[in-house]
Amino acid sequence: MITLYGTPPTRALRAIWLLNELDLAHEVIPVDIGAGENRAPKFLALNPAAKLPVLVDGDLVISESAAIQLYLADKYGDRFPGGGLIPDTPEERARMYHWLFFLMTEIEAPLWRVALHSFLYAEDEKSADEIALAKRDGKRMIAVLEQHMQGRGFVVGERVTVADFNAAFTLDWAREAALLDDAPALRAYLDRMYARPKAPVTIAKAMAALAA
Ligand SMILES: N[C@@H](CCC(=O)N[C@@H](CS)C(=O)NCC(=O)O)C(=O)O
Repeated sequence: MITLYGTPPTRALRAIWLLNELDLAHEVIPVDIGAGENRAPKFLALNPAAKLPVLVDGDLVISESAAIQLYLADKYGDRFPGGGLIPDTPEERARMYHWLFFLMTEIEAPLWRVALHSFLYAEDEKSADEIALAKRDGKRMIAVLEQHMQGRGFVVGERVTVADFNAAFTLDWAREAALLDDAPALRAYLDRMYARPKAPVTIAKAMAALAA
């Protein structure tokens, strides 16, 4: 049985998306960051970085949400109708890795800076200037992906790959930060991805459920 530590609306959604698409039985264990459960010795033994998500599959304990996505696609991708979650050729895989790294380092990093300075840092650490800079940087990189997605159905090639399941979550986060106003192709792509029958809950819906 696969165990996933971390629940929506966290980056656990990246892992949940793959678990759903691959129809993998799994158990989800909530970890309450607000209560400091991610810093308890039991959790630190799984991930010394104290970060969610963590996936446990047999002897494998793996963190970093993009690595979890790639692992699930690599190990269980033949369960996916038609296969192809990781492209066959080195060239197409290179394109997929390019966009995965771009999403994680160029788009998620500024989104995380916005979140830290908006909600997570202590009051005296928060900086409105830092939020403005992070939003500017994020929008510049979102514009690059918007340009790439002109006339495309998927991030790489002609069918869905791991990069799409990362992009959709990351862009949902960008939508929450109001950074997609100038990105109509990405908004349409996001709608298509979340219309997939096995798409997980959006960040907004997960937040609403938590608040209820
Ligand atoms: N690069 C990591 C980032 C993970 C991360 O920062 N997760 C957040 C929840 S979405 C977390 O665990 N925060 C707790 C903390 O930073 O103390 C990944 O993609 O998995």
